[in-house]
Amino acid sequence: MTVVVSKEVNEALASGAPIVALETAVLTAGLPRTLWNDSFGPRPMTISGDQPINIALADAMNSAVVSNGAVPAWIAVVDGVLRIGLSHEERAALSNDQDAGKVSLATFAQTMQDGRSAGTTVAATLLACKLASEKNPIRVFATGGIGGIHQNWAQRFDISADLTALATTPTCVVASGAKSILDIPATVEALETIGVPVIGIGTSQFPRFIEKNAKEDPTIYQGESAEKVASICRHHWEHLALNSAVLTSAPVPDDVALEQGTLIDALTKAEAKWAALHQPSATRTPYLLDAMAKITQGASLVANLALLCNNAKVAANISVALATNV
Ligand code: PSU
Ligand code: MN
Repeated sequence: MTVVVSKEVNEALASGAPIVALETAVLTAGLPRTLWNDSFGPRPMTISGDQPINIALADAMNSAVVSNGAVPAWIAVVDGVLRIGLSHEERAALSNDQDAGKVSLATFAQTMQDGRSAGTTVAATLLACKLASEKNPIRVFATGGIGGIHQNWAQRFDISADLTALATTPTCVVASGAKSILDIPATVEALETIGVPVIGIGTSQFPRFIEKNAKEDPTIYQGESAEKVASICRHHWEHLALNSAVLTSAPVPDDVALEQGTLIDALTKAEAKWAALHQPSATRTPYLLDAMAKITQGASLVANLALLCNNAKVAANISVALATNV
């Protein structure tokens, strides 16, 4: 078998219970694999201090989904098998696996063929949502930020396969906008081009990931509640028979949001350092995230963890609304 759905997720699919898919590239490539240390400032209450940060975050997101009434479906490739639904022990093993990188659409087949393990990007996780059940795909998915159009794309073409998957998968993705290292206005334009509705929850601006919004940031439709987002999803998929994703955008919680513009200088310096290393492009995001955490003395990490947990909660609320109001 190359696709294995856990018993818990299978039962939820069969009974129509609310399910939230969760990606694992954030565990293998997006967060430190170390214990919390003092240079990151005070430890958030939701993150336990006796496990590596990536494993503790996964537990916190898992609890946010469960306590808001949905079944978590962690997605990963483990020893060449696409797994839908991972236990705490399985998440921890993946998070500790130094050889596990991230897998997207273009690298999925080769990762399976080689029997390797990898965390799934938004694109690969969306594929898993579709593969979970032909008739009844997983309809809601929580992540931090989607991939999109990279800065300087006119000089160096780099567009995430996340956009390809969003264009072709009828799942509601809950994110705090796109990764902060992207060209945000270009990414929002591209979402319009591929026909993906972008709905704000508690905001009418496309979130800036871990930063507060600026006046000039793109305006989006404000959805207000999980029920309203669920209703938009139903119009999109059922009444209009569209097959693309709905992107729900929840801003980073206010108390930990970084001031707008904090990251620009840090990013420019980190980008230059990364470019001088001549490493494969898959190493770019983890390198830049690590550099940002160091430069902001942990504030970027605290904000990243907070938005991930908040998105898991928002996604659970939407999946419950989708499952109840039929
Ligand atoms: N946002 C982050 N860090 C990440 C990612 C998003 O702050 O590591 C991951 C997500 O899994 C996203 C992926 O789907 O990066 C996109 O990668 P690429 O640009 O290589 O397609
Ligand atoms: Mn890329």
